[in-house]
Amino acid sequence: KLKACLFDLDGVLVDTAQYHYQAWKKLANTLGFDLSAQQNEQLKGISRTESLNKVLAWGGLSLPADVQVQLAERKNAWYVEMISAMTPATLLPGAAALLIELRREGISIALGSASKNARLILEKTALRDYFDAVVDGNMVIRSKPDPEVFLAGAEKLRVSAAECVVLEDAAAGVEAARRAGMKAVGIGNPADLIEADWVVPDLAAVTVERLDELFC
Ligand code: B16
Ligand code: MG
Repeated sequence: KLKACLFDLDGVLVDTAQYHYQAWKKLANTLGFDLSAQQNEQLKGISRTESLNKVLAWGGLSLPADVQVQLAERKNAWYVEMISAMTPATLLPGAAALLIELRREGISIALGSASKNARLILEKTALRDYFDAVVDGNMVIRSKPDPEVFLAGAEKLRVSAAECVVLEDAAAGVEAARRAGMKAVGIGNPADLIEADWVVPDLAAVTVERLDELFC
């Protein structure tokens, strides 16, 4: 039976996936190459450092560690500038309505994000109060597709993995949910999220009743 929902942040509740993409693209451009939307898909859900490693490999670059740190910082500064302009009006379709319905139905809510900027985003969008627990990129060692972030969320909520649904836009996140022993709802394109139990275009298609049916 459904007891808890664990939400990914970027690309599920807020459209920050496009800001990550813009910032990585800008960094790649300054290094003399470009990124495709298909490549960006592979950056979703994974950590900043892992993202940089992929971007540099695509550009055929191998750079010293101190330069890599500077590049990651530069990308993050551009990204933070973009998210700093966010407001409660910049939630993705259906996000607020679903959080309100979950609270009304007594379903616990946790955040399971790979981002180290999750708290800033929750603050800017006034989402913090919906969450019974927050697990973000500052609190886990292994990033998605490792299940750590979602298992830590379930533990904080004191529910078992079998009672949880994860809402995720990234293939790495859907895999993390499956490895945690949780149901996974994919947000986006079914072709990118083949491991999900159910794929929807956005949260507007999700209700507590539909989530409950995943447990039948
Ligand atoms: P930061 P999520 C993830 O957030 C993003 O999907 C991923 O593209 C990003 O690299 C990662 O956060 C780290 O973000 O640079 O802000 O620490 O989707 O797990 O909420
Ligand atoms: Mg995401």
